[in-house]
Amino acid sequence: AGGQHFFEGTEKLLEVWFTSSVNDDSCDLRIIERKDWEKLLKLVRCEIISFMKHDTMDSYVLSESSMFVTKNRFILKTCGTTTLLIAVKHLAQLVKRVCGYDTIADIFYSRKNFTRPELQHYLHQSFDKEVDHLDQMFTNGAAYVLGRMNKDCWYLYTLENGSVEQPDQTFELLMWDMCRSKMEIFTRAFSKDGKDATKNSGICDIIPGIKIDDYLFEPCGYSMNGLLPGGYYITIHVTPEPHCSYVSFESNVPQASYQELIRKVLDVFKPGKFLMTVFANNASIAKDTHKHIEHLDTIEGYIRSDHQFCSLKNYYLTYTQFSRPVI
Ligand code: PUT
Repeated sequence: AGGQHFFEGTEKLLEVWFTSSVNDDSCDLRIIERKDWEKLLKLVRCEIISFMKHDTMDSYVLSESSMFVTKNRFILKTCGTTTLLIAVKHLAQLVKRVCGYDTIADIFYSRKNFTRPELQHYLHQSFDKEVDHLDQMFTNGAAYVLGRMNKDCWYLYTLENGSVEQPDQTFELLMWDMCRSKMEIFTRAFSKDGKDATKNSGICDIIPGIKIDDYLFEPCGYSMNGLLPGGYYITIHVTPEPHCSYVSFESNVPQASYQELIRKVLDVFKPGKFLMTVFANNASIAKDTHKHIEHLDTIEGYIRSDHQFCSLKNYYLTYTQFSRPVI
């Protein structure tokens, strides 16, 4: 909208799995020191706000979203005009030098279409440019677009020969056209800090028992990471400004059916529109999710506008989009 400050809440999301060609079990990404992460994040144009650890996963809340690190998996999610893909080469070099991992087992780069792509760094102004950049590093990349290319869509770059064998699943709900009264909770005028916003919004009840690190920005905006034992996380980011409202929810908590989780997240945020992606590999208890979602034409007052299913080499991937009906 004319004259109003615009913030691109839509994140760029990178997940990289590392392995060692000589099966060196001592490799561990968590030995990377904070100063090295800070250098990497400087390339991305964001900073660490806080750190928390659990049994097998380290979590960082960033000035623009979040980072998670386990023994062999790295996740970086960044919003605004950050330059995430610039850091991929540096990441691979850092991981090789410090941890000894010499192979990328799989990589996932994804994002929804930006609202204002022209405000992004050149590299991120179109998915084609992002793919060109990644193709310079990977000879075996596969690029997809799901949804409507002239409306809302979601892009994915992954490897055609990815080799992650351990049970794995990732669920993402990306929401926009948000309910104003729900968004007010994520302002300093309404909530005094991150903890207060987590409680006032009901985020604390989405997955009970989770260890939470939350942050409420000045004058508005919210980020939280949550950790559960066993390397499970949730992460939520809220851009509450009415003219560019956007919320993302992501988790790798395994669920045989995601319907209850979807219901809880929608109840907390009440978006006008949302898209959902679910990745699950063969070893995951979520591997049949696509069969359940296939029949979900409506969810609690929302109507499905798009639904697609992909069978990737190692993962089943479901993409689906819902909106409130226009009355
Ligand atoms: N964000 C991509 C997730 C892939 C499976 N863990």
